[in-house]
Amino acid sequence: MPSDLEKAMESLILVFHRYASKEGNSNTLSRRELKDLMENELADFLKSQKDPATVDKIMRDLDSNGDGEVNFEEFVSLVVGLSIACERCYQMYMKKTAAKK
Ligand SMILES: [Ca+2]
Ligand SMILES: [Ca+2]
Repeated sequence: MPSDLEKAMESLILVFHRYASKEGNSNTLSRRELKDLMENELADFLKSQKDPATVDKIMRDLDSNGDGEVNFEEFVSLVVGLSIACERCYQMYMKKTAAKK
């Protein structure tokens, strides 16, 4: 039985490749593939971003080697960044619930 963390890593890889293989290079996300992935897999996150240029901005921020595509390494930095933000919210949430008791 894989652990929760192993399952999370596997999902990360599977999701990346599901979207990356839609067009062009199957190992990288084009702008359209990244947009699809974010709309389907990160819908709640996108909803909280009012700025419609978000995908373009994220694409530019992620594309550290400047080839106009997002590879797995670059994609993982997005997930790590979001996870850090989520963990902060989780801590605040825990503090609030603890304060209520
Ligand atoms: Ca691709
Ligand atoms: Ca790149």
